[in-house]
Amino acid sequence: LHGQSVGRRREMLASMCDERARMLQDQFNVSLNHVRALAILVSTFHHEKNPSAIDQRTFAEYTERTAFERPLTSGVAYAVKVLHSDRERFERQQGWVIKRMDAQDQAPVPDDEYFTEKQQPSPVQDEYAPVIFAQNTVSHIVSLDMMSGKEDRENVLRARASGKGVLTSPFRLLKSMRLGVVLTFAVYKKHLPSDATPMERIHATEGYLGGAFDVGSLVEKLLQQLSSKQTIIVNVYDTTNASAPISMYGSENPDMVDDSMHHVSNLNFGDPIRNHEMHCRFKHKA
Ligand code: WA2
Repeated sequence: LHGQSVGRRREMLASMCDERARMLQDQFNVSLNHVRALAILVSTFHHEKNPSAIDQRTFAEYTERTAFERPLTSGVAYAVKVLHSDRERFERQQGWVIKRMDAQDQAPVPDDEYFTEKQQPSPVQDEYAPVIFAQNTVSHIVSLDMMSGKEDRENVLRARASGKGVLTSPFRLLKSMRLGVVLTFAVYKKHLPSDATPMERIHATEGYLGGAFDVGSLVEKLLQQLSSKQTIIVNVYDTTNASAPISMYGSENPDMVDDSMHHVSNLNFGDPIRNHEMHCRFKHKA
C-alpha cells in the first residue's frame, strides 16, 4: 500500500514538472520566433531601404507594441557591425561615440549615475557592435559596444558564423543585475545563400538583433499562472557543462524541501551547444 502511494506521488511530480517544462519551452520558442522576425524587419526596413524607414523612435514604438509576442524577454535591441575604419564617420552620423560595457562593475548603481559616469568610450578595436535601436526597457544599452562584454561578444561571433539563433550562458544583465540569457540572430546583406559558409556569413553581416531573457522574474510570472505552484519547488539549470550546472532560476537552498523525490524534465531552447534542465521537488507538508 505504501509503495503504491509513493509511486503515485512520483508520477504526480513527474507530470507537474513536465507540464511546467513544456510551458516554459513553448513560451521561449514563441519569443525566439518573434525575435527572429524582428531581425527580418530590420533587414527589410533599415538595410534594404534607402533612406532607412526605421529610426530609434520607430523601433521603440514597434517593439513596445509587440512586446506581448515575446513573453519571456525583458527587451530587444539592434546592434550594427562597424569596422574601425568606419568608426569616425559612424560616430559623427550618430552624434555619439561608441562606448564599452563595464563588465568589472558588478555592483548595482543608481539609474541616473550609471550611464553618465560609468560608460567609457570604447578603446580602439578592429570592429565594434554598437547598439543603435532599443526597446525602451533596455534603452540604457544604446551606443554600447556589444563586443566589449564577454557573453554578448561570444553570442555575436557565434550568431554571425552560424546563421542560427544562439544563447549565452546565464549572466547578470546590465543595470537590472538580474540573472538572464541573451538570444542573438545575425542580420545579413540581402541575397546571402542559405548554404553560405561561415566566412561568407561573417563577411555579409550587417548587424545583430538580440533579446534579453530575464529568467528570474519572467519564469516566476509563468509558474505563478499555474494554480498548484506552491506545492512544488522548481529550479532551472544550464547544464552545458554537466559537472558544473549554472542555476538560472530558483533558490539554491529553499526551506521545507522534500528531498526524498526529485524529477528532472528536459528543456530544449534550440541552441545545440547549450543544455538546460528543469528540476522539481515537492515541498514538505507544513
Ligand atoms: N541586452 C540587454 N541587457 C543586457 C545585454 C543585452 N544584450 N547584455 C548585458 N545586459 C543587441 O546580441 C545583440 C543585447 C545584445 C543584442
